[in-house]
Amino acid sequence: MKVRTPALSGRREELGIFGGVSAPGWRAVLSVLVVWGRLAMAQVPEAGPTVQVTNDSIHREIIVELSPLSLPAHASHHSAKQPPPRAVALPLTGWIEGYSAEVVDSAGHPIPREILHHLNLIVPERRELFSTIMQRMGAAGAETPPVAMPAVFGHPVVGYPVHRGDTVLVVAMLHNPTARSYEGARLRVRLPYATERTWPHPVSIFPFYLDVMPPAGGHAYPLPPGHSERSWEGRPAVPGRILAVGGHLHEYGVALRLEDVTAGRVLWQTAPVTNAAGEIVSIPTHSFWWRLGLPIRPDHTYRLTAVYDNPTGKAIPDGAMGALGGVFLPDNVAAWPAVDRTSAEYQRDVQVTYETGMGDMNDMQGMHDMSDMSDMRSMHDMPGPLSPSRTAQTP
Ligand SMILES: [Cu+2]
Repeated sequence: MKVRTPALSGRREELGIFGGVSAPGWRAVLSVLVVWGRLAMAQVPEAGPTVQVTNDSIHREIIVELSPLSLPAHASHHSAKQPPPRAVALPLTGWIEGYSAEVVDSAGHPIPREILHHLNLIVPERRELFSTIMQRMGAAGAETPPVAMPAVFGHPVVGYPVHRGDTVLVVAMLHNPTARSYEGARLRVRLPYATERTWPHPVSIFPFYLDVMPPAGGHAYPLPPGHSERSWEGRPAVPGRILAVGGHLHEYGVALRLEDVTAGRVLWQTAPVTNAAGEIVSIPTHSFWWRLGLPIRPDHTYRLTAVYDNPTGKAIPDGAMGALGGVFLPDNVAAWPAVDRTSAEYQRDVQVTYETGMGDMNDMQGMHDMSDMSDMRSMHDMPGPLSPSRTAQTP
């Protein structure tokens, strides 16, 4: 049996048997990370928490554990020592059917979920649908409930296709708003799966991610006073159908809109649900299962727009975000273009992911604490290496 090491160095390496978890394998992984980290001018500390992957074949779950984590009481995510992004090699071939995250103390007892500021699962060997950045497989914040693909009578019908040895980057940001310190805590990510023996096979679907800011780089932007709109335009790499969408906006966000520019048609528009104080409580998600998806095609241009009404009369630094996360059914899974590690966009995405731990799409389900965006400021000032034809921004 041969297993690929998590490949970040621009090539896939074949190693002898290492079950995804053995020590020599992980040393190889770490050295690859260190090399890549230097290339990307990012820091990959040698010490710190390590990651372990186990396959619970009884419950059909891959369990990824990051430990030990040291979380002093009242630690903000600036003062808490953040675990560097960790690469894991998936132990099996099949379909991922969802994900969930939990934090437990050294004895294995659950501790408050608010400790998880955000978690990103990133697949560096696959590109995104609308850009060449690393594919975002999943994202969770403290308030994100377990994500599960639809099933019919317990039988999975769709899933995210994976192969034994595929790399997943686990990027977690932690803090501890509680009054208790936790030493030796662990972050546990569960990935329920369907095996190759599942029959009929689940249909392969991919998550996709769109943002009103350029794909690689910081995704918060300064919010001007009054009415404002910001857009990004792009084309999908392959044709297929959007099965479901969800959105992310910050305070004073009033709409998120996805348009087919070529056809001159609004495909989806949503407004946040707010409480009596005007704060965003949630952003409605929408699924297109019933009509077998919303077709999109590479010869059309699509535009995502975030609309804000900022009544404060002042500009708010890093006050706004506009992102869409969705589920996509490609017409032909095999036609998905290979990752292009030489693309400037890809390289910048890796750099930003390692520099900040904010590969982004932080918490699609909810709102950020505004103070949390301050650490993204430095990234905004750096222009992203994007071809102008792919971006369109309305100030
Ligand atoms: Cu945000």
